[in-house]
Amino acid sequence: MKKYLLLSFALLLLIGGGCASIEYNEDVYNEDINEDADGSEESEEREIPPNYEEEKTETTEANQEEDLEEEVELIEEVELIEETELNDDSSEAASISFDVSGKNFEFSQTEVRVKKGDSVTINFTSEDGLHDWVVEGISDAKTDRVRTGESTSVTFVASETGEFEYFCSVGSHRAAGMIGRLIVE
Ligand SMILES: [Cu+2]
Repeated sequence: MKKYLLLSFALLLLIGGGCASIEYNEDVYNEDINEDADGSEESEEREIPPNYEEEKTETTEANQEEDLEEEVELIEEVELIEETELNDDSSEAASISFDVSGKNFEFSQTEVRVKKGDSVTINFTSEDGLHDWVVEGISDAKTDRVRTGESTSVTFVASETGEFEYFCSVGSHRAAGMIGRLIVE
């Protein structure tokens, strides 16, 4: 059992060491490239060029600039994602329409369900008689009165959540049962 523990520990060390040496090798490799890039003069004169330090700092600045650019790109990406998410939110507030008809004395649909912020269009047709479609408590949600066979429509924004009763405002149609519920979630 101990052997196994030791073995796995040794393996861990090997893996860890392997990673470290790979990183180290990369460093060395990079340094080699850098030296090759400005090291040709170095080998001839065998002394450090006076602007060597400057060049070095310049490259570090360049690296920093690159890092900064990468960071900015990353931030822009994140902002783009956030924007898309925001757009998704706003696209949830959709434009939806319902075909509702009325007759003596009922609506074809007794429940209309929408989401808060939705732009709601009601296409209202009278199958028989003079009727309209009016929502209690939402002043924009009110169609014209139409006769048998006629159609009209109204568009309003469901700006508040809640349950609102809709009804026909002609005569005593509401009391006779021409009602329904608009549910804004
Ligand atoms: Cu009516």
